[in-house]
Amino acid sequence: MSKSNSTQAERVDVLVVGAGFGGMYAVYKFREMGKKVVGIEAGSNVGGVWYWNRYPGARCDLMSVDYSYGFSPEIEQEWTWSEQFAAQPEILAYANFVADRLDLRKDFRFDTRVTSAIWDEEAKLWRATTDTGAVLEAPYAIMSTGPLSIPKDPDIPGIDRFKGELYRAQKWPHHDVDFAGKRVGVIGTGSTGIQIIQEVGRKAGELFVFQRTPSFTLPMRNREITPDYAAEMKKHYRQMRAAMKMNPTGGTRPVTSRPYFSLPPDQRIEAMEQAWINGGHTFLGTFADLMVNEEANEAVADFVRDKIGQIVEDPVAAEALKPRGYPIFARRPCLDTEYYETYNLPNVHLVDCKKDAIVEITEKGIRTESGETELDMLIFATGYDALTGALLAFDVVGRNGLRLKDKWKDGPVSHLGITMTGFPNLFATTGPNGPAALANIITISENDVDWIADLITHMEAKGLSAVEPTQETEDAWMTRVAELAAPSLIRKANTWWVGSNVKGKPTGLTMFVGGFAKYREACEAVAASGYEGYAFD
Ligand code: N01
Repeated sequence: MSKSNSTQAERVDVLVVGAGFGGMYAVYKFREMGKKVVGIEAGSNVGGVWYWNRYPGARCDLMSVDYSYGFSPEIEQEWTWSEQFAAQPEILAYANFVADRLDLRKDFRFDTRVTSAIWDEEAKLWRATTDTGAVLEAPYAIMSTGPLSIPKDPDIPGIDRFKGELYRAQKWPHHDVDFAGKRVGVIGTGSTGIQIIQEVGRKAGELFVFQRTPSFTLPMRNREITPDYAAEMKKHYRQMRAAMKMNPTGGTRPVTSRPYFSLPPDQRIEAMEQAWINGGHTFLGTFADLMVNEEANEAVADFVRDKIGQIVEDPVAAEALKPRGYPIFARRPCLDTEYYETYNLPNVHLVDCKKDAIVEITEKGIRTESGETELDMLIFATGYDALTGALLAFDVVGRNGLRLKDKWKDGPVSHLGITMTGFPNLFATTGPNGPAALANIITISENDVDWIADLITHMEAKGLSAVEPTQETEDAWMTRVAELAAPSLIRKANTWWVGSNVKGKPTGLTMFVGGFAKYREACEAVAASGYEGYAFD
């Protein structure tokens, strides 16, 4: 293969794409190993999804002490979270704190997008080009591009026609947006839309929510972290991190082995009432079989639908807000703060697009089948081309000219979500065949980066220059992923988890649903075997 670019190219040891929590840790880890590492990031600073998603009400629905790095006991002691579920500004401040503390920014090129990454078989390295014209060469490339980083506009005619203010949740401006006295429309009622609606409904002159599919959402019951509580947590971080590694969620939320029908009816209700009061995702840990037993799932869904009916005063709105036709938790469960109560405000109007579908966006607002709603502002909270979108957003070409988009034409395949047959020395963190969106993404990122670092150390000790999983290894992993997915009710809803939110995208549950602990064990077993099932040059 030609090396004509070599004269202009910058040679490094490790190339990292993305400055979210995965990419930040990768840059730190490889630098600590003595590598020359360069990170490329499209945004102007660190933080990944938390850099872009500055929409009103943005907040993480994992507990802040869980959703934080475990690799540095010093940082754990120096940083203090103020709320149990941190808001976006605090999470972004944390990312910046870590970047300052570890001096990470000097190894990142910001405002830069990778446009292609091509394997050079002769030189045994990846050659990446960027939209700034730079060419970087590295024997190892780490894709920390994130499962939720390619925003998706709604497929509605007329988006460019709207003359009012148009906002996208995932590309929110850096300045304040004033909603006072404005007529605001929101399209999208997933986790993002719910957070926006409960916030903007209390600020806007009028808010019109265009809902196609209602989501189940549970009370977050956020609270401040008191100095005493913070001090206590700081004493126990090491035990907590150890426990997180053993937990299917990659966090500290308790899990249970108790099936729904193992309790008498009154105790089932009592358990759900308690979970409702406790808030957060505790509901998910109440019964073990909610994602595989349809009858149990329907009973829990009924409990939540009853709660919606009790909160929302207008019976028509209450009925429209009750999700039906798909299992609870088969779409990512949302956590809210008085979301349903928002619909009791006189200025908040629910447009049920199941009965009154959106026809087009006009210069003045949104036209549904029943007529036009005039708006000053329109907000899209319409999700992402998730899991694979960012990895397929640029040309990735492996051995013998194999393109990732061709390899993945029927859906993503890999080993552990990290390595891909035909793509030597290319690694993904939180890739689409790992637990990706189903467990704590920071815990997964740290696991994946550590695993990749150990593999590279192994190769260097043995004088090896290229590695990839054999086809059998990749196939065996994908069989395991499919077998675990087969009984899962997740397959029964149309969501980004299964790819059905993007027209033309291959659909299917390709994430590892066995939980973080089992995923980590699988990763560790490969390393402990001396990387059995891997081919080296
Ligand atoms: O995206 P989504 P999201 N007309 O895909 C609607 C994480 N997250 O950004 O279902 C009308 O869930 C679409 O309707 P439908 C979290 O993992 C976490 O909200 O296609 N509506 C749906 O309601 C989450 O799961 C946090 O019928 C249209 C919505 O847009 C993930 O990000 C906070 C439409 C998209 O929902 C993604 O959540 C925020 C159309 N043409 C996000 N097209 C926390 O940690 C789309 N929709 C709390």
